[in-house]
Amino acid sequence: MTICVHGLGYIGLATASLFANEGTDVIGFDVNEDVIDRLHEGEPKVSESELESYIQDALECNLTPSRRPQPADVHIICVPTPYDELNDEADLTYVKDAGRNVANVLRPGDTVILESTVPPGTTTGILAPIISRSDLNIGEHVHLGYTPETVMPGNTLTELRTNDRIVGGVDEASVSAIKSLYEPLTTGEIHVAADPTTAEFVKLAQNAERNVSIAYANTLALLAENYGIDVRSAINLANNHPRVDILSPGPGVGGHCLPVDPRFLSDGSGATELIDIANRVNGRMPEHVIRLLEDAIDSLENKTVAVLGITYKGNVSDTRNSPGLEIAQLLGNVTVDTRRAMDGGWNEGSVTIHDPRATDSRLQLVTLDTAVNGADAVIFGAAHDEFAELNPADIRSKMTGRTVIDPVDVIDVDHWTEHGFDVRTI
Ligand code: SAJ
Repeated sequence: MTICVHGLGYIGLATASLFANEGTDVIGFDVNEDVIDRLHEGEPKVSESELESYIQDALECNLTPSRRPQPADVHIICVPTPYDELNDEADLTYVKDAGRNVANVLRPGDTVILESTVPPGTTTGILAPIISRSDLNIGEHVHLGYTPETVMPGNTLTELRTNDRIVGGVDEASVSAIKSLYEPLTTGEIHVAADPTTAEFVKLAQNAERNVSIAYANTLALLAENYGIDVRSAINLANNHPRVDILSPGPGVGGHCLPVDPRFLSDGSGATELIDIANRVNGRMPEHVIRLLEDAIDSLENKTVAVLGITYKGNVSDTRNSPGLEIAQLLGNVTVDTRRAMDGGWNEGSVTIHDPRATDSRLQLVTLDTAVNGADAVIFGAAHDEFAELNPADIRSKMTGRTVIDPVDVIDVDHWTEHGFDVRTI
């Protein structure tokens, strides 16, 4: 059997490697020739070291990078689906392109699987018409289905092998073809959805639920501040109830999934009200972090603030929709397009940014020493392990001020307070 994976982002590459390392011949196709060149050189660009060597193993055995889509028994589509802000809808350009590429090499008996996150109805309403031909009927000659990826960035390899999977096929033959493909690769269960549209809906429902739950935690955080209560200890206590599991508040919800995917659910009926409110609640958290800073240092005028951590969460390198980066932008002189609309900034003081993991070359990152040297305040924007290990005495000897804002709960507040810091948390 041969598999052709279309789209070698972090999911496509990990999926291709999974099949290849388990002994299947895999062709990895991507329209970005740099990606293919790097793979030919054995240098995948991924931030998780375990995943990187796993991909390298795959390249040494059964994974062949290709600049062109190839005929294969199974086509797995893992292309990006960004949000088109202008038209207020999912941008399915890459899915359609991938569908056309598949159609060009499709043969009777082949299986086509869509893994990208898409609005409900995409597999049957958009992909199926693109790949079907007069001599190739979907269902009759070709298996087609949707199975979403659900891995957590930062823990990709483990979740790829252990997460349950949802499979939605256009007919029973498609379901069993897709099930038999993934079954040997995962220790999780494979659940069959009624159809591809249900499977698409389930993926969006999962991410929307997390987004709404975080908005609830952030709402509690704002309320707890007003009551003078430590929200994290209150949430820990609340979670002792057998049916309560509140998530953690933070500086906002970043990444390319939670702030984006729930919007794919919108059908124009207004039924997404709760989801829309959650987006607004989470979207206001970076400003709240700035308010915490202002409370601590009175005025931002002529102050220097070091933002430590500008990836969208701890221990990843991805800066898309990052709350930490938005905080830096709100503070002043950081200019980079994060695909989130900004209405100007405070621009009164200056801000330095440091991140041990971010790889975005457009950002003017500085070393930790440069960031904190002479800083009036430090804000932690992402909970990297490196920050949990910082020595407060060392940081204190370099800073001018004593203010630390830790909305990501990464430092030991008591320890830093003992070293003379005024630590503010969410
Ligand atoms: N966050 C909080 N509080 C929390 C948890 C997260 O503020 O309690 C913030 C994070 O700091 C980050 C954002 O939310 O800014 C998103 O992080 P995340 O770790 O919750 O999720 P992602 O975006 O890295 O991955 C999600 C996962 N979805 C679910 O858990 C339902 C992952 O399993 C999906 O595969 C991924 O989206 C995706 O690709 O869709």
